[in-house]
Amino acid sequence: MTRSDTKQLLMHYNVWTTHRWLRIQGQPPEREDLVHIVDKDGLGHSYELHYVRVVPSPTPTLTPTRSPTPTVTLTPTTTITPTPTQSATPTLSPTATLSPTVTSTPTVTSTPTVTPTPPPTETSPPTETPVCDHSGDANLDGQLSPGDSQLAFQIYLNCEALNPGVDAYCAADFCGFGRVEPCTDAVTPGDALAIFRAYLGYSDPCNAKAALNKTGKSQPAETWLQATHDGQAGTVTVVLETIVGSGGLGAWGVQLRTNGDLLELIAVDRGTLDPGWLYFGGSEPGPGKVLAGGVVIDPLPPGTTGSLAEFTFGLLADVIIDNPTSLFSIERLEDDLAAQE
Ligand SMILES: [Ca+2]
Ligand SMILES: [Ca+2]
Repeated sequence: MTRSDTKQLLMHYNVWTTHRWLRIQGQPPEREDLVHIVDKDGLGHSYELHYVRVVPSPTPTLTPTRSPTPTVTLTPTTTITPTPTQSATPTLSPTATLSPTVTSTPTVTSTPTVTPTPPPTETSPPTETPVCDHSGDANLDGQLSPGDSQLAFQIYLNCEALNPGVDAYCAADFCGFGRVEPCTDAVTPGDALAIFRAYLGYSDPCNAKAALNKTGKSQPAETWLQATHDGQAGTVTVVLETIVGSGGLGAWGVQLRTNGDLLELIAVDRGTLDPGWLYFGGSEPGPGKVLAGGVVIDPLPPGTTGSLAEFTFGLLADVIIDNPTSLFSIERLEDDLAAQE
């Protein structure tokens, strides 16, 4: 309260308020709110009243029907029922209900229901580490057959498309060890050959393969690429030339890389070295990536010279290629073609 000559009037001393309901008989109740001012030498002056918005006092907020926030905390009228068990707090005045909300620690007691859940998650890790059995039973039918061998070869050529599960991939990686993830280059034509040898009754099929591949001490085959461009046909032919190493050649795989925007695989044919492949084939899993491989029971003898495969690519653009061989590179060699470790 300020007087027009800036004099401040003291609240509760010079200024106070009264509030009441006037209930006159025959009339509806009427609210009366008055401001009373006691001042000296106030004649000729005006008075300015400053009102401040009063923050709702705790008492009204406790009425559950009005303020939303307390109603959330106070709605558990059931939480009051536990208080009788304490018998010490019989006063159920609104202020007293504050302590129950604090003792809403009962909601903390709900955490025990959360703690039981961790134990099951502890039991799940064992199931996350499956054992890779490398059984060779790639089709998971419980027995070893030429079909498993053929499937292993197909997994090598078309793993992404076949999308074998972990179990099938594990089984197809017959001569591998440890845990393997599908399509990680673990399954090779050598695995297909070893599965077939196991089916035939070889006592140590993987060692028979090992004698032919990179894990053995034999000299690997020499390999290189030779490409020619047929301008009239619009094709490029790449030949995989080989001199068989000292261990012979029973299983081989090769991964070529080329320009996928320029070339598209049309065919993979057998080269001049054709011992009567048990399995032979090629694929283009993605643009510019080409796989090929072969498996034979009786290996090609050391020193054999010739081509293993002939790849035909279609040109996707009308261009003149000076050095077609430079368009190709060998990205991976498998088994009898791979370098010794
Ligand atoms: Ca099987
Ligand atoms: Ca393998």
